[in-house]
Amino acid sequence: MNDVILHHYPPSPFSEKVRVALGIKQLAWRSVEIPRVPPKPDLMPLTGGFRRTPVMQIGADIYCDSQCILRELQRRFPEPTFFPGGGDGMPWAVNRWTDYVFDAAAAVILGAGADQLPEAFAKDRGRLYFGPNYDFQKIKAGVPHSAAQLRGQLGWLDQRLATGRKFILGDQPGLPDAVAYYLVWFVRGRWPQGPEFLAEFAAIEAWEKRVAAIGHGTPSDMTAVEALETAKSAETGTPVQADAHDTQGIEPGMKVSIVADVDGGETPVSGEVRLVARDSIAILHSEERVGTVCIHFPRVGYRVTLI
Ligand SMILES: N[C@@H](CCC(=O)N[C@@H](CS)C(=O)NCC(=O)O)C(=O)O
Repeated sequence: MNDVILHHYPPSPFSEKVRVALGIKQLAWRSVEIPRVPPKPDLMPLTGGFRRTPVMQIGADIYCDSQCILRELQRRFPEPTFFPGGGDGMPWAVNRWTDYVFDAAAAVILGAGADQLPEAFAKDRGRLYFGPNYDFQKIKAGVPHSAAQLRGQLGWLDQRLATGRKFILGDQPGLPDAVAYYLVWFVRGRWPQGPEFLAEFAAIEAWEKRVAAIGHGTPSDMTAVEALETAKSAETGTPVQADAHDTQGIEPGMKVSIVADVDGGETPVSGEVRLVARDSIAILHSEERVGTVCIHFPRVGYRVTLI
């Protein structure tokens, strides 16, 4: 069973990035809805403790982080390409940039809504996005500043689109569209002032409609238990792979732990290295409910530690 399974929830912005990417690839995929805040008891056996959203599963291979998910989608399903016109390379940098802009968008949206956030959500996202000393009243007071950061950077996107291109790279949608669209989707949908704020950007608004029209491919629901069973009955398709140039000297068979390189209070995931490369690392991890799964992470943005 090599279905693409996406573990996500509808209001998740990073999931929207991936859903649009699945739309660009015109894929049929299975949709597992996961909780918006921990605990996530039916996801943790697959991810070894990684708690962010979204996560992609293909059989016994688990892909954590949208960067890793998008790379794997392009590898497995090269056409329609994420890089129309041969533009590989730079779109990954655009992805890092828009994920950075997300921090400003989150500060605006969570700051503006600070007094209405459900307690468990506020506690969880406060620690995850703003560090151990988060203070929602300060984030709220900082909304005008955060909105200035957001506005300036969305202005760059608007300038690019105002050159007359239908999509960021040209006439066909590509990776930059998915990784920029989710920001605008988040700002419009979750900040009461979002529509007014975005009205300044005519080229973004016209492009937004074109990206929304791409859709999400063809999802069909799957239960979390079915997804766990799928992993258990499959074996990883990931080959053992070394990288002679690895700067940390990491080799297949070594035990490592991996965690996002930000102060989000997240649990590192540990296991035995299966594949090591410049852009990704994959480890084997065993749990009773899923057997052995191969969990993939990006290298950029993640800290790998030998244990
Ligand atoms: N770098 C990650 C960031 C993902 C992220 O922060 N996702 C948010 C939801 S959109 C999240 O995990 N929130 C906490 C949760 O869902 O438990 C990626 O690109 O996938």
